[in-house]
Amino acid sequence: MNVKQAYYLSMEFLQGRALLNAIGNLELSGAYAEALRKLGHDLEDVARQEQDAALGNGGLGRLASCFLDSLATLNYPAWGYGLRYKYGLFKQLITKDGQEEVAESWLEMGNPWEIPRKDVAYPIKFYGEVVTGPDGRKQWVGGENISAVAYDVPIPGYKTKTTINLRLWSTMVGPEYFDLKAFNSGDHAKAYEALKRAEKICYILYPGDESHEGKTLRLKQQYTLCSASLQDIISRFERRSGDAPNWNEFPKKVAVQMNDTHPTLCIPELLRILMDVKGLSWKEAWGITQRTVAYTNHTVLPEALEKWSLNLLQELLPRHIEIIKMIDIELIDTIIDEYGIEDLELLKEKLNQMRVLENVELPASVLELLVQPDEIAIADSVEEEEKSDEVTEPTSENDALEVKVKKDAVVVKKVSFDPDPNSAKMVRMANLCVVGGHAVNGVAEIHSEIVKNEVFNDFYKLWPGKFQNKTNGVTPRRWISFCNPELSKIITKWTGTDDWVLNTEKIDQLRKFADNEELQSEWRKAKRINKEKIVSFLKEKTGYLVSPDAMFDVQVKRIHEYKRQLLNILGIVYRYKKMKEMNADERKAKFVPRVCIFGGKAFATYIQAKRIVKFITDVAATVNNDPDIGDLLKVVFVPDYNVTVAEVLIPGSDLSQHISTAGMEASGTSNMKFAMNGCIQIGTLDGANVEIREEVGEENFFLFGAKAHEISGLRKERSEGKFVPDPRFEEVKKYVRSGVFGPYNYDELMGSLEGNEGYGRADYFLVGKDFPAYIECQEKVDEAYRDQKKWTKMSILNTAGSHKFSSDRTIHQYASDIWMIDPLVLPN
Ligand code: B1H
Repeated sequence: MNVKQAYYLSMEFLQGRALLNAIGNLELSGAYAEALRKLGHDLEDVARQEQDAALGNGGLGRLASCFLDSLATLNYPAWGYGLRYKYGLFKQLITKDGQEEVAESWLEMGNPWEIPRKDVAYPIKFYGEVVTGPDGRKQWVGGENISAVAYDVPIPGYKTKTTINLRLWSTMVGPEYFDLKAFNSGDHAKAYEALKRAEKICYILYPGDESHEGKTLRLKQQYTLCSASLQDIISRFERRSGDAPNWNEFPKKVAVQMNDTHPTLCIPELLRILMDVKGLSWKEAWGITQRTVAYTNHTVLPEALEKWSLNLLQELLPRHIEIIKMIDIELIDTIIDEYGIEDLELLKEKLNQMRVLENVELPASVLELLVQPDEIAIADSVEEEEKSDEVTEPTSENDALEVKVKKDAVVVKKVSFDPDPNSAKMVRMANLCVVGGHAVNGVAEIHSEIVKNEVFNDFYKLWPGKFQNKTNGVTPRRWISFCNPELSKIITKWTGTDDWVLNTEKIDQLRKFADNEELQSEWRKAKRINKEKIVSFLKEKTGYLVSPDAMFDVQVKRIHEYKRQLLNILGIVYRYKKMKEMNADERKAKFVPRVCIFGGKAFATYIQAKRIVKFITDVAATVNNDPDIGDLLKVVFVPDYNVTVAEVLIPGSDLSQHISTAGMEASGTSNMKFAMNGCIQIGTLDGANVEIREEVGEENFFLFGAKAHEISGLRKERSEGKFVPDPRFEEVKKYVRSGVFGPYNYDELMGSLEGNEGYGRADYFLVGKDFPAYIECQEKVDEAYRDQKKWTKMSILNTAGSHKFSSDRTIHQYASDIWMIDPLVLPN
């Protein structure tokens, strides 16, 4: 059955634990627990022994894992490809100094979920040179040769026999490259050097979430993923097509999805194999490549948009850079066709913004086109007249002349196409993806609009049909069924079937019972059980004992300034200060008891993020030990937030915070998990929050803050010194600086929220601007929580309205709009 197959290429898969998910999907949980009991073991205890597979940083990696679950469940012919890092994301310790990182060696005890495939290995090359073979074909002769070996992780679907494959590559030196001569002559160090160099590639996951570090090792990782996966995909295609593969059929059998720009090298690698190895022409290979690959964008933060140094690429992948230059020329031609050569200033601007190569001279053939001989003649003749000072001869081959008629005089303006000698030559991976693929998608409606209208607007104008939206989703198996059995029982009872696990739209039927007292009482009981689990979890992990009677208010995600954990903790500080200004009775009357829970990792060198962690833990230490406050307010930083921790925290939360500066969070996916689990959100109109609010109803969502379209105006207002901060914001910063939270110097952190442009970052993320709206919105949250009937109704309506956010829906959309694949159930 030679059907079209989709391949999801991702540098990250954040799988978490596998056991409960696997037996759950296979509907074997009861039988498995029983079998274990007979052996004298308890399923929950056994499950707790499993290490999280944390081969990812956050949302992007977890999305890839949810997609695999949906692909298998929906019987799509699809595989995932990734890297088998020996060390996943670091383990986070919280000490008196804040965050500390420790390597997480998840494979130490072995990994029962993988099948080593020593029989599936491909050669990977780096460095070396490009030569022309006797047949005229280009050939890349590698300098460093390693081997990528497959490890297969089976991904079982839910209630289906379909099990798909996650193929992870590990690197080693192939036996042919092990320096046996050196070894035999006693030079063991030399012999092992190549071995270590090869193994190092898959040693560790880069822990940078939404930041880009142009390091050689990362580039080697990215290329290994692309090259090994494509060699594998191509050999499967050849095997299935018999003796003489028709390469034009390739896009009809293969869809490659690039999870962000990290696997961009797929594009030049596929071209290289098709041209240099299979002998296709540039034109044929380019068409096939474009029809095969597609790109998902996950961020518009400038620091996360990948660019690689041309020199580094040139050295590591000399043939690929030749191919990238050919793509760049192809694009330049398209840009010139689009904008013409009449307005050279405009053309220059477009070339500068859109080219794949940044700061690189234009090819001579293009310059020839731009510098027109007659125009130089006109310029020469003008020079003889009185306009001489405005006329400049082209000074280098990158200069061109623009001729405009202004009144009666001929004005000659020089347009230089010279690159800036002070800036490095770079390759823009996102531009390469947009040009090289047939589809580009954002991950939530608002994000896809920003992708079209701002970040890639020039490309959108060129190829509007390429741009799509695919709002993210999460798997209801892991994120409702398995992590929240209490809630699942209720959903099954009130919808009359457990079918909702596959057809989440059935959850919508809860809506009509939202006021039903029996449902409400069951709903609260389930939440209570989940909260009690959090209480014991927090006691075990942090030593803090919190009351399950309080509202559990949770913000868990990577620590980043744009996600604004700082807004949350400053809101808490404000609350604490107000509590301290009141007597016990006033306090009790005014505030609802809350447990404020934070979790998330900071990138090890992201100083500001680490300061925020330290600040939260300092506030926690002060507030939690203040006898005046007691159970009215507790602050807890949960160490080492990961998939398993999320599975405990999400079901037991009452309120969840998604409070990024509008326009900056591409989608968010935990917002979807919280909604499914009946948590009400406080959030900005950002990412998928916008769609969640639409689905659950605006009266069931606590909205505050500036809108995406207002942000640039607000930043401008700020830089012009026109922003007047709310006195409550000034008050709270002053309080922090007064030293109530210990001896740590908070000048830098508070200072970053001040000034116009000079000091720090002048509150780039607009914490000060949104602060008053945020604390006022939090007052409304307290008010709503006091009315438990109302709150429970809101909670039910959040679960009921969350069904759109199943990754099954997302995957169906990718399959039909981008990959053009159909489900296929294999016969028994
Ligand atoms: C997201 C990343 C990311 N966007 C670079 N971008 C990385 C970028 O290691 N790196 O270099 C790692 C990760 N991650 C997240 O993707 C978005 O911030 C979320 O809003 C979104 O929900 C998620 C999935 O689409």
